[in-house]
Formats: sequence, structure tokens, C-alpha cells
Amino acid sequence: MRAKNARNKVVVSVVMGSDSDLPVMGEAAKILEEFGIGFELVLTSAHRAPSRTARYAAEARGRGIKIIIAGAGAAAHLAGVIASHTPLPVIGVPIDATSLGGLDALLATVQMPGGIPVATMAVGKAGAKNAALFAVRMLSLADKKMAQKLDAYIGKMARDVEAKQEKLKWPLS
Ligand code: RP5
Repeated sequence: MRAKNARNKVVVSVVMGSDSDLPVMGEAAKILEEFGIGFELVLTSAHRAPSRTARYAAEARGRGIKIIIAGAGAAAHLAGVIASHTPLPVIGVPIDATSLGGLDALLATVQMPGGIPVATMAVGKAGAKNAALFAVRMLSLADKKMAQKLDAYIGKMARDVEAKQEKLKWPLS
């Protein structure tokens, strides 16, 4: 486990099933960095390292973690298994890692039985980015400065669309 931006208290844990998931889960890290949120990157696997996964999840709340973002591909049970070992909110990111294009991971992550929720995002990089933005929204409920940053982020997105409208040209040159 490692704290990325150690200046801030680590409150979000970004966990992934393989180092091959990092290019996707890095999109979550970028957003957390942008908002100045303390986070850690954790590698563990529901299937290949089940004891490590259970221990990590069971200890997370006691270490001060508030939100877990869990990304995995294939038969992606990581988010669900973590959610079954902790009362913390778990956001799942399905990853396109097999010939099924991420549909396997999406269904494995989203189809949780009643009682153990996993807030499942879109497959891939957009899902990882939105997982972090969802964490920002949760944290901003109790953090005025974070809420202001979030408002600024949302406002900039709208202005970017307007700026692109001005540049829209046809035909393509
Ligand atoms: C899943 O299997 C991982 O989350 C990853 O997306 C996929 C493939 O893992 P590697 O074989 O690349 O380690 O458990």
C-alpha cells in the first residue's frame, strides 16, 4: 500500500485486482489529486490473494479510510468481496480485460445480492474517473471547501462545452 499525496490524510483507497488495471484506475487517481484528496493505491485480488483482500477490507475503516474505489476485470468479484468485509461505501469500476470487452466485469460488479451494495460505474476509464468524482461528491457533503471546488469543476465543464461550440466547423478540413 502506498500513500500518493501524503500531505493530506488518506481517506480514499483506490484498490485494483492487478497491476494491469493501473492505466484505467490512474484516471481515478488523477481526479483525487486534482481535488487534493489524500488517497492510497492498493493491489490485491479477490481470487489470487483472498486472505489479503479480506484483511485489507476489514482493516480499512480503522485506518481512517472513508471511501473505497475498487477496480477489476474478468470475473470481477473484488468490489463485492471488499464490500462484504467492510461497512464503508464501495464504488466499483468494471475493467475491460478479456475478450468479453468488460461486460463480464460489469455484470460481476453490479449484480450484487440485496444487503451488500456496490455503487457500480461505467466500464473503463470513464468509470474510474466518475468513481473519483462520486467520492468527491460524497466528501463534499461534509466539506464546504470541497463543495466549492466541485462547483468550480462542474462550472468549467459547462464553459468548455460553450467554448467548443464556438470552434465547431463544417466541413472538416
Ligand atoms: C482481474 O483479472 C484483474 O483485475 C485484471 O483486470 C484481470 C487480469 O489480470 P492480469 O492477468 O493482467 O493480472 O482479476
